[in-house]
Amino acid sequence: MKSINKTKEWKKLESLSKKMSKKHIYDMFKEDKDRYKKYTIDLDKLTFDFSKNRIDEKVFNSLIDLAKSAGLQEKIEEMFCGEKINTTENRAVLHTALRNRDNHPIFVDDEDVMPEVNNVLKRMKDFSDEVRSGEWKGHSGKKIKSIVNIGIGGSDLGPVMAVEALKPYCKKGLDMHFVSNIDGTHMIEVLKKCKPDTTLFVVASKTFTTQETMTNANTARKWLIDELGKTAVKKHFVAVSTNKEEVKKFGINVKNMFEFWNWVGGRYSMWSAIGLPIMIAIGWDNFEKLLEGGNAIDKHFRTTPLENNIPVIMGLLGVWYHNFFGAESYAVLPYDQYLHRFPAYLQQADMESNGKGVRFDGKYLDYQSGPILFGEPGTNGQHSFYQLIHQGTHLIPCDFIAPIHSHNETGNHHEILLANVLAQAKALMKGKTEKEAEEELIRMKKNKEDIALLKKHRAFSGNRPSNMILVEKVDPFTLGMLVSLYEHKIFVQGVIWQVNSYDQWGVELGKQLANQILPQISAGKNVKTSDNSTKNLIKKIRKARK
Ligand code: G6Q
Repeated sequence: MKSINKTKEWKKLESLSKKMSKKHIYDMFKEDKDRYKKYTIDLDKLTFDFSKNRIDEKVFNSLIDLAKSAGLQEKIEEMFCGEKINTTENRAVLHTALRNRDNHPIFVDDEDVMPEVNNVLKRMKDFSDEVRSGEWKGHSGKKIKSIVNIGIGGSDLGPVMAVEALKPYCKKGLDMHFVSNIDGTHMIEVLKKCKPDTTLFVVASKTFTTQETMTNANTARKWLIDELGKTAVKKHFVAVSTNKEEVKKFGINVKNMFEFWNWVGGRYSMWSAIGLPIMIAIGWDNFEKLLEGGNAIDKHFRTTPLENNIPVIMGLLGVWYHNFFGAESYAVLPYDQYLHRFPAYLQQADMESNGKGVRFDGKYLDYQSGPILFGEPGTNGQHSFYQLIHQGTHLIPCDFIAPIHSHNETGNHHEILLANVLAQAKALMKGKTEKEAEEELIRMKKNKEDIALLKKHRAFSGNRPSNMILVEKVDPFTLGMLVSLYEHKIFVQGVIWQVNSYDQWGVELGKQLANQILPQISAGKNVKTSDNSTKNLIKKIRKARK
């Protein structure tokens, strides 16, 4: 396998990056009146403007050539066709099948997965209809008022993010809660808001063995049984899992288990039965629109030539900055309060997928792979970390996401919000020269000494890249589009970096060590740890907790 950084396409980009370092994005706008048109793509209810990037035609075409040399088009087909592209776990990667709304057959091990996908969706629909209508009664004959999803990582972040993002579509009178952390505080604080006879727990775990989820589920079960008795469990617990045996062992009737499959990765699973709390909250019709939005991007990604393909371009722009300009991080900045968990969701999707240091063939990478992703909803971020993005020493490419219409058009809030998002993108690009800063200070009647010092502090280099993603409104369809866009952007980068985006061995070591340390803290076992720091900390904790 030829390393991507040894290809002629990569070398060409290296030399182009040196030339591009001398160019300013703002000047490129002045030189080309059509720049916005050239570098903007409209798709359905979404607009992707990537004109404020350090690219020109040569760079853009060379990035596309890099994608071609990495065999991106073929790899896209492999994913959609159910090839086992998760090589270290020998699994297909088929979250796209979960939203395959035209139902064309997709085969894994010679079996079409679509009948089962549709069967589970139908069961989810029936169940969520029952809960929403009040037909599903708790043990004491009362309607369900609180749903508590117990899951972590991929079995939590997607549903929380989507339920928050789609709040205007959530059923009134149904309170949605999510418990993930092993910290008992998380569960206890949620239980304080619930009553046993009107609460439904959804235990969401692909493996049904995850320490945090099973510990939390057992605590919830005890809380319920203490109040209503053991027979209440069947009316107040359902499971989402791939592991029937463990679900049975926990005491949940498999009739109340919603299945998914090993070809659905945790962080790509919100479209599967893991999305059950989303469906309960927003109803089948809206959930279907979410799937349709995801599917619209799938079709775009699979069929559109690379040069007009939004996730491909997003992925390549990231590669451009991470590998040729030394950018190590990447900010996703949604200007919609309902999207406040979107950056957290993407942190897992992106960093768990491409935070890898070994190539497919087992060789270590000698170039940078997945970036550090962070973000906060606008305008909060502007009053905290944007300082560093504007004037700091790091180059941080940004994605701004904004809806043209708000669900809450109150006064001129939304116009102010939109003005801010456009202003931020412009400020990053244009900057402010020392001369402009100086003129400003003169107008402010500052003295000469102050001007000489302050003009530097008040200048902005600009030339800092960003993408602008506008959607009509944050609704189920556009949310589906957004999530799917980022999933495929991550895929594209994984292909270029030659890493398996679909395993997550990096989370294992900590789990193993926690299992060794736990008995030393709780069961009074001899403290046997190879390093002095861990040993002394265990001793200190034990002494204090005696
Ligand atoms: C996601 C990861 C991980 C996983 C959690 C929960 O891609 O695999 O975040 O989702 O560890 O696992 P379970 O669903 O098996 O409890």
